Amino acid sequence: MYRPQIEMGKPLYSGIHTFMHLPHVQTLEKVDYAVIGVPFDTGVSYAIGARFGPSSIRTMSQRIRPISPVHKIDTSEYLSGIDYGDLRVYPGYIEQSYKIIEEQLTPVFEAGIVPIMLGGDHSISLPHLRAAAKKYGPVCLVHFDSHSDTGRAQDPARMWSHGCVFSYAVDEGLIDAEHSIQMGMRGSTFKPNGLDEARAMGFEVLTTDDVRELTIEELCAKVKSKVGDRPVFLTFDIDFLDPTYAPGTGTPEVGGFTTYEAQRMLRGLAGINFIGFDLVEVLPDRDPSHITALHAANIAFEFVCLLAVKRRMDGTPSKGLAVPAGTIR
Ligand SMILES: [Mn+2]
Repeated sequence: MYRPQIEMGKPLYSGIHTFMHLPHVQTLEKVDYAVIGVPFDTGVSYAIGARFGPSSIRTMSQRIRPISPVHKIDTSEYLSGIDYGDLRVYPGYIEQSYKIIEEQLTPVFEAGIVPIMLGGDHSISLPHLRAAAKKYGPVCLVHFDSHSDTGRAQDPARMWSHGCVFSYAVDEGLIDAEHSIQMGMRGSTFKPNGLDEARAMGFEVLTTDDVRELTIEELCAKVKSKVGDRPVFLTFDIDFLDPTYAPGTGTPEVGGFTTYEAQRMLRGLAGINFIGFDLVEVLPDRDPSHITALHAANIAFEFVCLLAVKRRMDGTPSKGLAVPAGTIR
C-alpha cells in the first residue's frame, strides 16, 4: 500500500511537498488513486497563472491527514495513493499539450487508477475526458463551477479556450450529457439566455439560485439519481466558491458558495462510481494568503474520501493489498 508518509517526530511542514505527504512514485502498479499536477494555463480568457496551481495546492495540503472524522474513515486503510508528479505540457501550445496530456493519462485510466488532477485552467478537462472516454466510453459529468464552459468560439484560432471545454467534449462523444449535471452557474454570459445552450446539449444546469432553493440533501439526491451507477467524472472549478473564500482564480464571480457548503455537497455524493476528478483554476499570484490553495487542497481531499467510502460500502479491497491467490479474507 502506498500511504501518506506521516510520522511522529516529523513535523508536517517539513520535507518535500507532495500532495498530503503521499509518496512521489510514477507507477501504475498497486495504486488506487494518483494525484497528478497539470501545470497548464494557455486556455484562459482572462488572468493567467494557473500553471502554478499544482505546486501551491501541494504546499497547502501539508496539514491534511488521510482521516475524515466526518465519514469516520482512515482513507489510507482503503486506498493506495501516490503523488504521480506533474504531466509534461507545452506552455503556449494548446493542441500539442492536449495530445501529450491525453497520451500520459491514457495508461493511468487503463490501469483502473482514479486520477486526481490539479490544474491548470479548465481547458485541461478536455484531454482528461478524452483519456477517460477511451477506457469508460462517454462518462457522466458532475460539474461544480460558476460558469458552464459550454461556449462556442467565433474564431477557430481560439476554439480551445477554457470557456468552451464541455461543448467540445459533448461534440466528441466524451460525455453522456443526458446523465450529467452542472451546478453553481452565476457568471455573466454572452447572451441573456446563455445557459440554454448548455441545456440544449442535454446538461441539467442548476444556477446558484437553483442550488440555493434546494437543501444540500436534496441537491445530492438529485445528482445521484441523475448519474445512477454509471462512471462519473467530477470536475471542480475553484470559482464555484465565492471569491471571499477563493480570491485566487482567473475569472472570479461574486455571490458564490462557502467552502463548508462545498464540503457538505461533496460528502453527500458518497456512493457514486467516480472514475476521475480534476480541480482547476487556482491562480496563486492572486492568492496572497494561500487561502484558495488551502480550500482547493481540502476539496481534493474530500474527493479522496469519496473513493475510500465507496470501497468501504462495496467491500472492494485496495489494489495495494497483495492478496495471495486462494486466500480467504
Ligand atoms: Mn469557472
